[in-house]
Amino acid sequence: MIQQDALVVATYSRRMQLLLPDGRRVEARIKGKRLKPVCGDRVEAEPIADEPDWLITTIGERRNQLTRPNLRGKVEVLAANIDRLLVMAAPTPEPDWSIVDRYLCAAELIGTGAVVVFNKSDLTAGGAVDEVLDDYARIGYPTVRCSARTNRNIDAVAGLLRDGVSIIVGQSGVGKSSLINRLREDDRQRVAAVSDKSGEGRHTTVNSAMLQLPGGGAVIDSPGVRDYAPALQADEVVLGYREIAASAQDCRFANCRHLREPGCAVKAAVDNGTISKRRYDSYRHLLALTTKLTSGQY
Ligand SMILES: Nc1nc2c(ncn2[C@@H]2O[C@H](COP(=O)(O)OP(=O)(O)OP(=O)(O)O)[C@@H](O)[C@H]2O)c(=O)[nH]1
Ligand SMILES: [Mg+2]
Ligand SMILES: [Zn+2]
Repeated sequence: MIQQDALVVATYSRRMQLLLPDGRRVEARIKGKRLKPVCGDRVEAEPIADEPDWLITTIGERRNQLTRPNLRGKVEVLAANIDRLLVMAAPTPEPDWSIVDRYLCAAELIGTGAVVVFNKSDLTAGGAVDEVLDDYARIGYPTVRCSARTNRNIDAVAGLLRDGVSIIVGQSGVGKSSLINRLREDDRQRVAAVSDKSGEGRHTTVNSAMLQLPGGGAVIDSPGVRDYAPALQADEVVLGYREIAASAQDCRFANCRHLREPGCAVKAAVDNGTISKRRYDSYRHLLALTTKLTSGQY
C-alpha cells in the first residue's frame, strides 16, 4: 500500500477532499472514528483497492488550530496550520466589533497574523467605523476597506493574502464567500442573499474549503457566526489584546487584571487615550465572560 502525504482541502462532515503531492485531488474517507481531520491538516492517506476513495490513516502534528465552541458547547476545530486570520466586518449585518476583537484574540493566542477587512464599502456605514478601523491600524493590524460588489481594493486584499494559508472569518452575511469569489473570479462558493428581516445572512457555507488564489496564497472559507468566543482561560485573555498586553508590562502588580488595581498602566493608557476605550471595554467583557465560563473548573 502506498502511503502519501496529502493536504486536506475540503471537508464534508466525515468525507474529505485531499490534494496529493502530484497535484491530484481525490475524495477520502477516514479510518476509524477517532481521527478528526480538518481543512489545512497534513495527513497520511492510501488508496483503497477497487474504489475511487482514499483512506486517511494519520493526521500530522498541527502547528496550530483555530477552534470555536459549537452550539452544543463542545470545542470544534475549524482549520489547522493556518498563517493568517482575515477578520471581516461590513455595514450589514450591523458590525459587532467584539466578535472582531475575539477573532483577533484567537489569532494572537495561536500565534498567527491577522488582518481586518471591512467589506461592502459601497454601502454607507454607521458612525463609529472610521474610528474603530483606525484603532486596529494603530495597533498594527493591516486594515482594508473593500467591496466584493464593486471590486474596490480587491487587489489590496489579494496582496495581504499572497503567501501562506489564510482563513476568512466573521459574522454571517458580511461577504466572506463573495470576497473569495472575487479573488478567484469565479462562482464556486455558493453565495446567498441576506434574506431575513434582521439583516443577518443565512448560514450558507456549511463546510470549509481551501482555495488557491491566482496571485498566490490559499484561503479557507468558513461558515459565518452569530457569536464567537475563543476557547481560553481567563489569564490568557490579556494576551489576545496586544496593546493591552504591551502596556501591562508597566503595571505595578505582575498579576494585575487591569480592572481596579492601583498603579495600573493599562487604565492610565485608557485614560490618556493611548488605548482605545472600546477595546478596553471589550477586553473587560471577554475577561468577565471567560472567568464565568471557566470558574466551574476550579
Ligand atoms: N452591497 C454589497 N453587498 C455585498 C458585498 N459583498 C457581499 N455582498 C452581499 O452580502 C450577502 C452575503 O454575502 P456572502 O458572501 O454569502 O456572505 P458570507 O459572509 O459568506 O455569509 P455566510 O456564509 O453565511 O457566513 C450577499 O447578498 C452578497 O451579495 C459588497 O461588497 N457590497
Ligand atoms: Mg459564506
Ligand atoms: Zn494593570
